[in-house]
Amino acid sequence: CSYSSSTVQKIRYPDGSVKLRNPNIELMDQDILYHLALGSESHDLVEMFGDIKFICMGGTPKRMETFANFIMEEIGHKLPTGTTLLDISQYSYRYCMYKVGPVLSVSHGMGVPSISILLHEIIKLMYHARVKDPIFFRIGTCGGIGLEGGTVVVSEEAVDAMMNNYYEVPMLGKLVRRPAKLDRKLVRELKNLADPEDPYVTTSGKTMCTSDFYEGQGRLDGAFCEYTESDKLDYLESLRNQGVVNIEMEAIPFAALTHHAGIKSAIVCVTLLDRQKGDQVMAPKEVANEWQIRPQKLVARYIKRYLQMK
Ligand code: R2B
Ligand code: URA
Repeated sequence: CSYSSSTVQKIRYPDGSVKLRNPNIELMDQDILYHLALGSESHDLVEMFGDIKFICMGGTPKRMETFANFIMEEIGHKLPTGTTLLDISQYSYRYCMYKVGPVLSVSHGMGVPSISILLHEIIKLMYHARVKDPIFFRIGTCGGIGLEGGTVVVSEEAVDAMMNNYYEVPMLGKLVRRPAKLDRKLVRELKNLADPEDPYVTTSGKTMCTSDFYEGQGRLDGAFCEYTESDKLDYLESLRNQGVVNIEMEAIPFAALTHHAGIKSAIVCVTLLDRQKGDQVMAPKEVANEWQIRPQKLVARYIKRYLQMK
């Protein structure tokens, strides 16, 4: 479950804006968000980002640029004539970032370290910009377990490759654990936005986050492999029996760091294949591109609903 409202109060200011659980930041003359190519003194972050409500992140810069253009259409946001969207973080040469009205579309790269660095800087950005009650979404891809390619999965829980539901980070030579919790209400709301007319399945379950795509996900087609196909299939079946429906590489830090900051978050991924049927991602580009729009559509429905209710 998510934080009780009293805990959230302690993590947020009374007006809902993000409080940092780090006393050092407010004592600093300036805070450089190095990997975003932004800074608290070099940029007016309140002016630039103060009206943000939704932060949508996904692995690749191209997908997040597509999402920015898609959400612009969906919410009817107009740019000044003759202008196009600008990648705010282009000079970081690390992540991309587009702002479309109340929506920020950001890439997070692949894997735990990459999304963890991004989350530190995005959460600080929320604080500097005095953003109130932001909602974070990860819009991603994954391997399905017993789910055919193109299935949309809303994560109910995140587990690591050892089935732990926390993010364990070595700090000063000691392991620190942070619970990886997602917002249950948001999961229900997202699932309810699946349209029975959608020509694909939208489901939910546990998401396993690994730190490798090949051996870490039980693949047989990496540069190395020291187990048999039957070991792999037994393993995937045991994951399935424990409620794991998909495997990806960012769910644990995403769930844990948003939860630690008192920020509501959800993960919506599309499966690129059924891992019980194979390892290689073989869907043709056009098919994979259409599949990748599916989580975007669900999140766009949520955002539109929210903006209409305001
Ligand atoms: C899904 O796809 C990527 C690996 O191909 C990784 O970022 C993930 O979570
Ligand atoms: N992303 C993953 O991490 N695993 C897959 O199998 C597909 C996409």
